Parts: sequence; structure tokens; C-alpha cells
Amino acid sequence: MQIHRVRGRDLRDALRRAGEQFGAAALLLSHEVLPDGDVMVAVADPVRTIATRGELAKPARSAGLDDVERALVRSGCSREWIDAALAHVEQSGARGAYALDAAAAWIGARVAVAPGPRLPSRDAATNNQPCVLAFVGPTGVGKTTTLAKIASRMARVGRRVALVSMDTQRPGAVEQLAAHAQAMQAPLQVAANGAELARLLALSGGRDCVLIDTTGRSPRDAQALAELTSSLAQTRASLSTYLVLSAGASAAALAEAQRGFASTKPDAWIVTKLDETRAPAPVLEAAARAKAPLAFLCDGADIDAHLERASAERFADLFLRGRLA
Ligand SMILES: Nc1nc2c(ncn2[C@@H]2O[C@H](COP(=O)(O)OP(=O)(O)OP(=O)(O)O)[C@@H](O)[C@H]2O)c(=O)[nH]1
Ligand SMILES: [Mg+2]
Repeated sequence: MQIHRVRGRDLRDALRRAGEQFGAAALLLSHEVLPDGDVMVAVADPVRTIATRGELAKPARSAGLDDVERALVRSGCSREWIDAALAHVEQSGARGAYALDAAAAWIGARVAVAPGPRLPSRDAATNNQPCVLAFVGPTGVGKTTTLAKIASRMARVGRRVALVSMDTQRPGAVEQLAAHAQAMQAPLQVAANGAELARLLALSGGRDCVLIDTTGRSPRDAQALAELTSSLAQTRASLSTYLVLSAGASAAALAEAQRGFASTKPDAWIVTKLDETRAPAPVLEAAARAKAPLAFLCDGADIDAHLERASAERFADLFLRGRLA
């Protein structure tokens, strides 16, 4: 019988994690409270117990390494990253449940974290220049929804936000953003081109943040992307551009989007729809490969929830558990 140790914040958390890794049929053998207050449970994995019967001749590998490998395979991690993570864990000497901790610390740090939006200080003069954020990306990835989530979070803590829609192409796009603007009682303006955007931004002193929604573009539509790039470049305000990508996209689609939107010079990526996949590793690996820091992670469509700042801990959760905690 193979025994695994799983650590959690408390007994309930440890049992939940054990259930996720080994299934509801996992057998609880014991539990102990660790010096730091966490709880470690020992469980027998019935699937592994049966599977190993026919494999007795194989040299046993540390159970911890098997757990790490299994979790990474499940999250869609590439063989290259799995091997690198396993080599690191092996080298670190971490075993059992500690192997997962070692893997989490190592793999979570492979992806860079972008700094949060830089809002003017609260006691700044009213004509202080606002933080300007533009959201670009392929069609339907969640640009407008994510913009609304970020704006709503800022508005809830008393920040003065303004929304700008540059999506004058898709029917209903301005109305979609207008509904969000109304809910958070923020002004919404429409800019049909770069010149109009530059004019609006020049008049936006006194706002803490202006968030710009753009039309979804195909990464293959070079002309549309050139127009988008040129529109954003016309503003003299210092602009942070977020490339929004869906976690469900294939590695090939992510690479294509990264190449297509490179001309807009994204400062960071935002990953959405993490709730729609159990294999989020490809988008995290794509960000690392593109040397793009991640700013936010979204795992649902609810405006008042489902938005998290990116962090190494969240990346580790995604790699090893397939979802945000
Ligand atoms: N499950 C899930 N749905 C999401 C998430 N983010 C957005 N959505 C949904 O995805 C759909 C498209 O979202 P939009 O915000 O309109 O996407 P967009 O990128 O602005 O789309 P276009 O402007 O048409 O290019 C909507 O139904 C949203 O509710 C998410 O993190 N998880
Ligand atoms: Mg939109």
C-alpha cells in the first residue's frame, strides 16, 4: 500500500486537497498538527495501491515525485517543464508532501508577476494625471468583463474611475460597457479613433484611472492590429496595455496571439476563464516563454468576484491543482 502525506491549513483543507489528488476513495490513515499549525494527513491511494501490484519489479520512486508529476500532467504542463520541476524537487531533497511544497515554490516562481496599476496617491492634486489602462486581445476572451471587474474594484474603494469604449464596431459593445459604468456610477465616453482617444485622455485630469476597452481582434488580422496599435500610440498619456487571453486557448493559439498583439507592446497579460479549464499550465508557460508578466487572473464572469492579482502562490495552485484555491 502506498501512503501519501498531504498538507493543509487545517484538517478540512488537508482532506480537501487529499480528495482532489487521490479521489474520494482515498483512505485516511492518520493526521497530525505540525509545529506551524498546518495539518498533515496520511492517506492511502487506492488507485495507486492496485496499479502498483503489477509493478513491483520497478524501482520505487519517491511518492512525492509521483504526486508532483501527476499534478503537473493533469494541469497540462509540458514535458520539458515537468522534467525540470522533478529535477529541482529531487535535487532539493524534499520528499513526501514536502515535494509538492518544493515544486510549488519552484514552479510558481517561473512566471513573472506584473506590478499593480499605479494609481495617483489619494492626496494628490485633483488635476493629477490618471493611470490609463488599455485592454486588448482576441475576440470574446473577456476584455470588457475584466475591465469592469478592475474598475469596479477601484470604485468600491473610492477611486474615481472613467471608462472609455473604443469598441464602436461590435453591435452592443458600447451598451455592454455602459451597463457596467452605470452600475459603478462611472462616466463612460466613446472614442472612435486615436485622435478622439487622445482628446478624451487630455481632459481626464482629476480621475484616478481611465480604463479603455478595445474591439476584439483576430491575431491574424494585420490591418486591424496596425490600426489598434496606431490608435493607442496617439495618446500622450502614459498608457499600460494589458493583453487579455483565455486560459482555454491552445498553446498554438496563445503563441499566435502573442505574436499578433506584440505591436501593441503589452505591459502585462491577464488570464481569464480559468474556471473553464482544468489544464491552465499552457497559458502560464506561454507567458513565461514570452517574458510577459501576469497582472490578473480571472476564474468566472461575476464582476464583483472572480478577479485575483497574479502571484507566485496562485501560479503554483494553477500548476499543481489546476485552479485557483
Ligand atoms: N467562465 C468565464 N466567463 C468569462 C470570464 N470572463 C469573461 N467571461 C464571459 O465571456 C464572455 C465574453 O466576455 P467579454 O468581456 O464580452 O469578452 P470581450 O473580450 O470583451 O469580447 P469582444 O469585445 O466581443 O471581443 C461573456 O459571456 C463573459 O461573461 C471568466 O473568467 N470566466
Ligand atoms: Mg468587449
